[in-house]
Amino acid sequence: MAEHELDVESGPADPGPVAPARPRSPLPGLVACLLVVGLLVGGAWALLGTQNDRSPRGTQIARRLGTAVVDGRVVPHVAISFSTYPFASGTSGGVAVHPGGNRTWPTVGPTSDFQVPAHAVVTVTVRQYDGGAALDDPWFATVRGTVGDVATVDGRVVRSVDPNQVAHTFLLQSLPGVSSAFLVNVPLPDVPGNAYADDGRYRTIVFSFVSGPKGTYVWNCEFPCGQMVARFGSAMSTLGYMSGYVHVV
Ligand SMILES: [Cu+2]
Repeated sequence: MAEHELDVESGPADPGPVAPARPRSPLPGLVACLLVVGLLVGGAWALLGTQNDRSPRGTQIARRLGTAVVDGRVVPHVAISFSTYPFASGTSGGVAVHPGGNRTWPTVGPTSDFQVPAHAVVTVTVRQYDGGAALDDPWFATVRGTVGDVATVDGRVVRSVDPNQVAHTFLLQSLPGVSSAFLVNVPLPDVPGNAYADDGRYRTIVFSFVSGPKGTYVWNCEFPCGQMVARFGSAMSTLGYMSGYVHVV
């Protein structure tokens, strides 16, 4: 016999007499199945049910300034504004910048949630109170997608800023299916010498962009100002601190 030929004679040993199998009730399996399905549906409901695209601190409705002309068309001109703070525990004009928030996290205030009209010129004014450091990627130090691809920093027109002295950034893009090419990126330079302590000094950054079609847009900061996850956790990954929505209506 060849060495590797299967020996069909030798099978498993005779197990001997076995007790006849009792018919098993399908009930426990069914119950387990229903339990798993219930957990999945309940989990999905809980996850989706708690997903909220509105800030708990309210929505800032853009202020009407008048009209502007874009590509020969007269469109609405509106304004929104916000500030960036080193700590959510701070106050601005005697008002807490992020009531009930995590005190040690940087945050925007008074809200991260905005509503603007579609196809309008939106002028954004930011008061930036925070210190800063180097961006992970200098790509975010260039102003992109604004009117003229510029912003002003303390009144000075800039196309980019020093990527090693950035406190936060404002990166705005659309959710899928709204306006795929839409992107606005504006770096917010740091307050020099401010080691993440709000000493009242600030930079003023102003820029304008043309809003896209109706839909939900998201913005987030691309300076790693959080903790964990390469400093992209905490404030960076919690709605209302370093991210929010722009509702275009
Ligand atoms: Cu940030």
